Amino acid sequence: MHVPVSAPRLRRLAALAALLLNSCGAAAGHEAASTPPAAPAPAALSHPAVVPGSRLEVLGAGLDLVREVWIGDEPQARWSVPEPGRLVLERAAYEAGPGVRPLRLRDDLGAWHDLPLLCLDLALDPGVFAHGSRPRAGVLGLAAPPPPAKVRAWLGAEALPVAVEAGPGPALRLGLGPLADGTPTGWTPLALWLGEIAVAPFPVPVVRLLIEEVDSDTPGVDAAEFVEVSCGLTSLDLDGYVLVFFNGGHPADGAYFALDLGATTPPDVTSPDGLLVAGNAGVLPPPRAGHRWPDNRLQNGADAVALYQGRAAGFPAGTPPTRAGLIDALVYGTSDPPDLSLLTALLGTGPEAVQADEDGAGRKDEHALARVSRARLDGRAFQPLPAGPWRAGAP
Ligand SMILES: [Ca+2]
Ligand SMILES: [Ca+2]
Ligand SMILES: [Ca+2]
Repeated sequence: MHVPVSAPRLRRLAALAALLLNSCGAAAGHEAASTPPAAPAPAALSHPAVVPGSRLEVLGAGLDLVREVWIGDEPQARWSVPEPGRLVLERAAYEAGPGVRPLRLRDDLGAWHDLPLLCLDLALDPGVFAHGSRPRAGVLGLAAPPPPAKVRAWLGAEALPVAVEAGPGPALRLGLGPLADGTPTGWTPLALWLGEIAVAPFPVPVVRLLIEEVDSDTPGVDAAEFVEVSCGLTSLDLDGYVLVFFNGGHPADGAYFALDLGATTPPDVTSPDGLLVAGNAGVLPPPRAGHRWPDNRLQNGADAVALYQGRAAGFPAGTPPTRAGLIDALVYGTSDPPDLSLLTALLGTGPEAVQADEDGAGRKDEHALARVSRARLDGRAFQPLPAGPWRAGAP
């Protein structure tokens, strides 16, 4: 029996046929380039591979007919068709492990149109990219590791230094960075090229992570000591960064305490002002669970507080100060002579190697050392000012 086909129906069929034909070239045609990967029209997918969080585009005709988007058997919530020829999956979301799974488009008639998609797993450590940090990326799901010379990374529009570290089997481990101090801050797309495979970009938080304020000496037995760090972005888990206290009175200026800025239960995250405070339970408002230390622990100088990329387990008592992994540091005292060995170890020998004095205005009980500039690894950035835990200081 002949079934008449309406004109809109024909248009729909033609459009979806074109979409599927276009998809055949999805993974081909990518060339190593010196600029961030762009949508390779007329391929159907902007990128052949994704990680959770990736932003992927589908190009082709008939996309305004799509009603549902799935990855494998997992429905996607964050997608739109801003114009008829372009579908944007804002944030690929999947719980299933790595593998080739279809990106599935269901049209208004209930038909499914599948596009092959390489779904990778990615582990970033730390997940927050701070100026001066060297994050590591673990990639799972590749059929074979790409040649090291063909692995590239872009953070926004800037090429990011990348080093391939040998990984077991097809797992790939990358060392990224260091992140230059001039790298623009904010949520920024990170794009990876793994050999011929372009991974759709995904957002990472880029921050200037700083020691913002330190109060070592408080009235009576010190019960309101704190260290405030700032990063400028809210709701971030700073897992992978650690505060380390160094004892200027130790023969090797060794560490006497270390506190992970992440790894708390429940997770502690940065405040709406992008701050995180650790300290005694008596600080107001008090530091959250996991970010407290016993009263009178933070020594009053000449000593140092340092912020490292790493974890507390890497800084057992007696560990000498080092610049490796160092993000920021404050060498301080309360009317103490400068500790030159601590200054040299943490801040070098230039004009920034200054020991800040919490008692510089003669009010060490009321004053904390607070930032008056955004300079990193610079003792001149601190002045004694009225203590203000959880309050943003200098812009
Ligand atoms: Ca103290
Ligand atoms: Ca004080
Ligand atoms: Ca403050």
